[in-house]
Amino acid sequence: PFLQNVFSNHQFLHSTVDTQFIDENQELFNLKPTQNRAQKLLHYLGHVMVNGPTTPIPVKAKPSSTDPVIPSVTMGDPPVGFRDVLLRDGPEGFAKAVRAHKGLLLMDTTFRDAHQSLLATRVRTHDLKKISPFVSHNFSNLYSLENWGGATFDVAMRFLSECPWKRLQELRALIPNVPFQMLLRGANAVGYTNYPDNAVFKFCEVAKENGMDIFRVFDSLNYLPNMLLGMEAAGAAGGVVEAAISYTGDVSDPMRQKYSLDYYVKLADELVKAGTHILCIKDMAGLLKPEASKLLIGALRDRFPDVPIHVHTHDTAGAGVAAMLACAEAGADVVDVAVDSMAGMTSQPSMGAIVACAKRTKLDTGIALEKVFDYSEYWEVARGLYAPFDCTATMKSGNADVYENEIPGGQYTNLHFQAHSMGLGNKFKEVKKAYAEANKLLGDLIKVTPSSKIVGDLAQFMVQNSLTRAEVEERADELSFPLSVVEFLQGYIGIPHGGFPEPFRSKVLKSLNRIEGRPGASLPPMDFKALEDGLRAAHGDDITPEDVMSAAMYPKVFQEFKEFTGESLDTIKGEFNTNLKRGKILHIKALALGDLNKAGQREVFFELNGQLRSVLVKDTV
Ligand code: 3PY
Ligand code: ZN
Repeated sequence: PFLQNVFSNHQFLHSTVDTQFIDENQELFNLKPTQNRAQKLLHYLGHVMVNGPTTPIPVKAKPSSTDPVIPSVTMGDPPVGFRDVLLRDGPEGFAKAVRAHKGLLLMDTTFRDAHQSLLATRVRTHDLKKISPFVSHNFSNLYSLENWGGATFDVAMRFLSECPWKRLQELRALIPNVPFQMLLRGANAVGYTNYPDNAVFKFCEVAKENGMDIFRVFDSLNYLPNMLLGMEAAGAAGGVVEAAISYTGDVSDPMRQKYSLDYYVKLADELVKAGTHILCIKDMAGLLKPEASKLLIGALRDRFPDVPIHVHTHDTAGAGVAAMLACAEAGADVVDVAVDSMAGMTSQPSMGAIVACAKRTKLDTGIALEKVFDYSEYWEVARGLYAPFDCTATMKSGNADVYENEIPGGQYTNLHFQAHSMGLGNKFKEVKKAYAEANKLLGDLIKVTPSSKIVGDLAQFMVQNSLTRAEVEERADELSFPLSVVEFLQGYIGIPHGGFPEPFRSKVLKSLNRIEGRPGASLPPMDFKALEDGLRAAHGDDITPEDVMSAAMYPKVFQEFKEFTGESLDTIKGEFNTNLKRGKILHIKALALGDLNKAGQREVFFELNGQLRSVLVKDTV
């Protein structure tokens, strides 16, 4: 039915279409609901039982069979936390309280960036919910818990068949006292491309209504107009605005002048002038060395004595704890950590290490170390359930070469997986070198989603075609570059600091159009009513405002998600409860796997609402 819609589409038949064709033509998804969802679901489950989960690369690691023990929680309400301050005093009052706080505050990234960086973002709501009461009762003095945004939105629907909004609602109910924080990719919201302005505004509004508190807003090129748009959207929704400057280069190296101390301070001036409640330095690759931390955070602290400063980093080189302590010494109010067993390598530095190092100093976090140990044990065992997705399946350590290639944490892990899947597992060094060269070709960019993906695509293109930087520059007018690179040069995600690389850009683009200024400014507003009507026609009347936003961000992924289960899948030891449509709950129990037949298939037996059912699945292992 989808292809029928495409082939009868006027624009498709009568003009050239590009990759945005699908996103811009919501009516393509006006499909009749499929009837055999239960059967599809059994097929999916059977496939996972026979062949294992769909992993970024086929690794041998199996999910651990040991379940984590949930540490006990005292009865009664959790202690008062910073969210209570926020609800009582609003974002400005919250910012004042953060600034006035004695000691170092922490944001815990375990629920978002840590598993995005280590476990391909695969942690399910089920495992987050189990430990949530413990977090609420024992870490009530966190600045925030980062649990949403970034890649989690997309991955929840695309790979976990989960509704990201439901995750937010459920965690909110379990953790009422700790502020929730999300990563908003500025004008790209939770996607990879610029959305119309009204989509970004509406997204923030719905996120706030569902319990989101703090919006960390960044732009992958530090392009100020895009950042301001994201900040306005978060602010208009009533959220705490945390404008984040993405950090690259090395302010302690006099030879690295493109991203100098002066560059960061001037950008911070603009963000403070625009009224950010919190100022963040987002060191997505883990490049901030202790000496650079002193210089940068020290300069920002002197210039903005009243603005809370929050620092994010990754531990790829292994210097994360040292850098975060140096930031705190230099005046940062908050630093990011992940619980010990989900920390280190491409994730954040260890919570336990920082809590222990700060103990009995003026930076004391007030967090009980024994509680960190309990929390860490839960995650150590829970992490085992995701073994097929764990980056340690192939990656054994971080690497200080990140100071040269500047690859963001999450992407570092992805590229490592990708190199292995392309048979370049023993040539990762070359892939990383190509990444550094691709970055230079593009003019030395800030690299974070989605600009980091553009650099990665160009690097992969260079490796696959055995091209050096000089050759790419030389032959730029005849090579067939990845679309992401061409669109970047056209200005689809904004304008990089220092402008586009010339003559490379002109050679690649030739007569292709160039977008002037902020890309979102020239996009027509999204018609939410038409989108909602289309979704109702396709999926029935129980479409929520949250569903509309999911479809606005990821039309195709949402369509498939909705077709597949429509609701989240709770998995408990081979038994599944799923809510296919409101009020229609299926109870599925996995019973047995049959022998391999001559056609290379296995019969998988289930009990579905008390009745025996089976599906035939091809065994590809
Ligand atoms: C994301 O955009 O998902 C990131 O984590 C960037 O650091
Ligand atoms: Zn990060």
